[in-house]
Amino acid sequence: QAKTPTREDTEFRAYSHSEIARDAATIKNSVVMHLTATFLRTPASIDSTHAYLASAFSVRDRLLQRWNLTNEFHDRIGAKRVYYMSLEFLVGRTFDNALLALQLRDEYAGVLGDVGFRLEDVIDEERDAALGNGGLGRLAACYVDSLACMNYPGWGYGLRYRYGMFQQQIINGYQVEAPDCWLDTPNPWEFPRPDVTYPVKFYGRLEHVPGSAHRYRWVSDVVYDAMAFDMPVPGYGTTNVGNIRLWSCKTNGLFDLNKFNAGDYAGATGGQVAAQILTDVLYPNDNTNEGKELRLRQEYLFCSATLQDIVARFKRTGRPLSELPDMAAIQLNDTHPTLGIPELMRILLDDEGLEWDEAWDITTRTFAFTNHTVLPEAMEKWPVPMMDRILPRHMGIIYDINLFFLQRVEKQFPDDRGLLRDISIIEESSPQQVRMAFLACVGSHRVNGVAAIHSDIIKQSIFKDFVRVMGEDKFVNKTNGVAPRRWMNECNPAMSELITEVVGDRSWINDLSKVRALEARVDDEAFRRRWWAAKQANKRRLADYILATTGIRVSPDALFDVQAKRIHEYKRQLMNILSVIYRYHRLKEMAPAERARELPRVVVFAGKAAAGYWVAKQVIKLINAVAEVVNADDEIGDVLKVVFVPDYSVTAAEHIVPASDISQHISTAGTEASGTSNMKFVLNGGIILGTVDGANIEIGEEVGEEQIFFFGCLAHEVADFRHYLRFHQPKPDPALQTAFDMIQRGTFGDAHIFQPLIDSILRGGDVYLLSVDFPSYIEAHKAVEEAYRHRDDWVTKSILSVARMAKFSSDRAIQEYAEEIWNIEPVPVVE
Ligand code: 475
Repeated sequence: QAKTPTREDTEFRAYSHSEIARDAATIKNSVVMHLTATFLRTPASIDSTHAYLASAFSVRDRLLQRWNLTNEFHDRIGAKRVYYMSLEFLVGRTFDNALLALQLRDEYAGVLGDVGFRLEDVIDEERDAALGNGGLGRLAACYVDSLACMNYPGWGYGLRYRYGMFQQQIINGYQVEAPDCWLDTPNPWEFPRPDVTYPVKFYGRLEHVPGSAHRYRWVSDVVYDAMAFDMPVPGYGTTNVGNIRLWSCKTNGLFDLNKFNAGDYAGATGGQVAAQILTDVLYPNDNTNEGKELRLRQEYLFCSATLQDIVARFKRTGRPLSELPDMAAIQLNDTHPTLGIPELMRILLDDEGLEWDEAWDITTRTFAFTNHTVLPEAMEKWPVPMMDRILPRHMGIIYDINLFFLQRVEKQFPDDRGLLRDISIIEESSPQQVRMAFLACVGSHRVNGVAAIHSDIIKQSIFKDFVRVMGEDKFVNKTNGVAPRRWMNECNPAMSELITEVVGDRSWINDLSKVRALEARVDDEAFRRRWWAAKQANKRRLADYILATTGIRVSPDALFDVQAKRIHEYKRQLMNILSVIYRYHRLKEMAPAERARELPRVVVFAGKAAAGYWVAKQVIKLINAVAEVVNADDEIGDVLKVVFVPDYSVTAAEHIVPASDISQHISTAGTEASGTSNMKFVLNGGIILGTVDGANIEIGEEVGEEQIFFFGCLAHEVADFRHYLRFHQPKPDPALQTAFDMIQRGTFGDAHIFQPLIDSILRGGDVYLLSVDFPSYIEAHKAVEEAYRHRDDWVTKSILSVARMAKFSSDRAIQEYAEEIWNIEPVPVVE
């Protein structure tokens, strides 16, 4: 009923909405127009950078037109929207993705060909938007992709970091970080919106508003401005274009002319510099909480601007605030945006004058919260004194939220003092700390984990008491998924063509259940040969990429064994490289004839370590030290190659993922919440070697146990092993001992630099149970080798796996969120 007032359909509106023509001549005109008018070049002075920029701007025009249409339509029909709040969006490149979505790839390839450029080279001119660390950030990007493709009204909200994820260089085997100045070149995929700017306060003091119970005036001189930049999200096979709105921070007010006139040049701009810092840089921590004051201010700037924007958009509908939950669902991507909860309370109480109970009811019906990790070091906690100083109003609101919550718990469970202490949002440590996961849980109507096992674990661990108090129904599972557009169609054209042929058309790209049709072709000899050939072509492409980035030559005929993900102790890259060392030892022991019968293998590692994570950086050094020795060993040759691909990124993943024969997902059971690259590798015909952890388990259920190599202890066994190892030194099995010996003998250079890694197992309690899982890990490798030698069976595994992976499309995940948490519906845009 209550619709946004819209303008009459004027001729102008109709004109602005009529789709730009798609013929080659129109495309060429628009590319030339941008070349000359936007970039002041001529067709005579075009280079591939400008070929990229001009064609990207031309594609962008088409997207922005659809963007306008989409948002105007959603406003007009009064659609409920979901807002996916995330401090990270690991988008990667957009150009190729947009060309595919608009189904204009061949047309642009033709136009670029006419002026002497290969589309592939032009695509390579684009820099990744690397506004994220790893799994959590890439998940957010896949989810906004699915929202757009499935015609769900929804936006992502995030921060526009001036420096994204650092670039990783490998110097002398060590990781060295270089800043990612991704905005130094023009970015066609963002649209500045200076008219969408909100003030955000910090520090200051409170004045109680007389006659009210919960209303305060927050007085502060430190006010920054958050300005919006919109990134269009192309929807494949639909006119729907989604949006990621990113905030950039600047000072509220102008250059300080008084200071400048007084000769204080630095002081005149000092405020601007102080403000900019808030959105200067992405914190490069994955699964770790840094706890820095700047991070808290970053999080608040993000939450305040986002909530102000959402409330402002809602108020334009003219509806009463009590209906906000009917128009907006807000999903918190982990605890990082949790300040959105007290910020909405502040807006409703102080700006809008609502009473507490009504404000709280609106807030809890609007928010839902996703947990992504159980690692204790990742749990966000903020010291109360810090929060009180920076955000005095929010600290007060959090105290009240906690008070009312604990009163309720006490009524429910009288005399259980321990429960009150354990469940309190304020941890009674010194200093006291705000537990953000508890605040997110209390302020949301749903809490979800990201794979079945993970959702069970959080109900038994961190949220155990909350299950007792708030009931089990609040806690649900939403197994992760990945976008088939980028992770199949874009990154693996060879396999995608085969699937399209089998399905009959490209509809599988937006409906992955159709890929089941592959099962019918599993015995078709000709098809199987082409399937194998597609994988080999992808392996050759990766071999070229490896040569270009590392100078190492690898044979595409070898088994490609890949572990590509953030470097973290719980992910156990150390266990992988120790097994490589053991393999090297075995090969060295063999007679040449015997060695020649071994299955050639290329072991590929890729991933970044957080800049301050010393152990992870030593693991990178060890991998590179082993690679240097093994790759230079003429006795070994192609039987074993070890490669560390530097600067892992979304774009690097698009080269690596389609080329794996096996990929490793070998976290200690119970530690990897879900994993998403496991899904990507299998969707590209690779097989998993993995532990019984995260989404590996559900992947195994879907593809069948023949199609996955499991090993290692189970999640419920971990506590006992850990307990034992706290008090007993592990006794490494002979294989593991062999690897230690080789390192200690100096085979890979200075032994003492690697001793701390060995000590983490022998003397540090072996928290990640490498000594426990190593024997079964070696056995699993043998099973993989045996299976790979039977090429026929291997191809069968590969085809059946892809056929049965529909569950792991992010479209399935988003549909579950939409139906069971957000209560939103798809609305295809119609004119
Ligand atoms: C899990 N990041 C994966 C993925 O659900 C899972 C934490 C604190 C500060 C900064 N970043 C983080 C994460 O916790 C994270 O990336 N978690 C990952 O989320 C998506 O598939 O198992 O480790």
